[in-house]
Amino acid sequence: MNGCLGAIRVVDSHTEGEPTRVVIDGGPDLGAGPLADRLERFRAAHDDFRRTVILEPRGSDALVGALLVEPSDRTCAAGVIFFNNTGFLGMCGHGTIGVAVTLAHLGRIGPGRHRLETPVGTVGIELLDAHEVAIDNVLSRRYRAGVSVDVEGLGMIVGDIAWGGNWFFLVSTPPCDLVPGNIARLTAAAEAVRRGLVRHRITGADGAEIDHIEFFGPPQAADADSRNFVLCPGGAFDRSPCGTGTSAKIACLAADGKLAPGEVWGQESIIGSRFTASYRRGDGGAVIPTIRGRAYVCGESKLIRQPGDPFATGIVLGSMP
Ligand code: PYC
Repeated sequence: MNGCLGAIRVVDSHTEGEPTRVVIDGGPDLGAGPLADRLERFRAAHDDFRRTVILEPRGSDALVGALLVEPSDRTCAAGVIFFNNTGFLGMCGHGTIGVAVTLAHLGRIGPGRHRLETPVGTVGIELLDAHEVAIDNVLSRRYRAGVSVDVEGLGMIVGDIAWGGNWFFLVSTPPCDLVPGNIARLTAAAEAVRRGLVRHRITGADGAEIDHIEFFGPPQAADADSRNFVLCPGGAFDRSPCGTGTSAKIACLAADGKLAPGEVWGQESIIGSRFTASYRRGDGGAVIPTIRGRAYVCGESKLIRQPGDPFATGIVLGSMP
């Protein structure tokens, strides 16, 4: 040892451009039991670990962390808890694809079907080759259609509320074209929509906060069906088409009778990367989305915290004078 506090071993990947950092060693001991309980222990007692892994100077706002844990369901290849620059995610579609490719890179899984346990349920993964993965997401459903919200600076905005492993507000009339040059405007607009939802107490089921905002527009590629812009909690936009956001979209299309079971939907991201999606019918009007995309490992490293480092647990701008 060189005087460093316990090192953290990570593998970095990106899924259709969106980064995932899988923690393979040096994470907090969260004990045993359901993953939802272990997530609460993570939140209550180890937030400094989340910040160390995700925030600058070791991470970035766009990064999603994935802590590998022992699954409580022994049929699962691993348990995984997702986190980002502001807190925790129930599920993460691009992150799950990143975890699958990382586990394959480490030799922990081979081609074929596997299961992963998350705090919001078990998801299926199929490793199609070293990079391409199809995930069977948690049950997804539209909760409310055509909800109007008065948004500061934008006026009345109409959208659907849907669950795809996280809560989404899905808007089909974006405030401007969905092109990279408009990312700052789209981010500001999506933040305003999120504030409007909070101000008007518009929530998901059981009062759950709607923390992801999704704008849709026409695709650029002739063989895609739609392009999206997704603002994640914490203020970063998703570089991928967002796995849980695409699941929420699929649930809305199914509810509107616009997409049949098994039919393929091509969802383009704001940077032009792509997921393909389809669904099977689930219980109670819900759907089981299958999301397919590619991930590439781009780094393996050891995060180090040296004694005396004033930013050992990340830079938190909100806590500065
Ligand atoms: O792919 O589900 C997703 C996701 C959520 C937040 C960032 N990516």
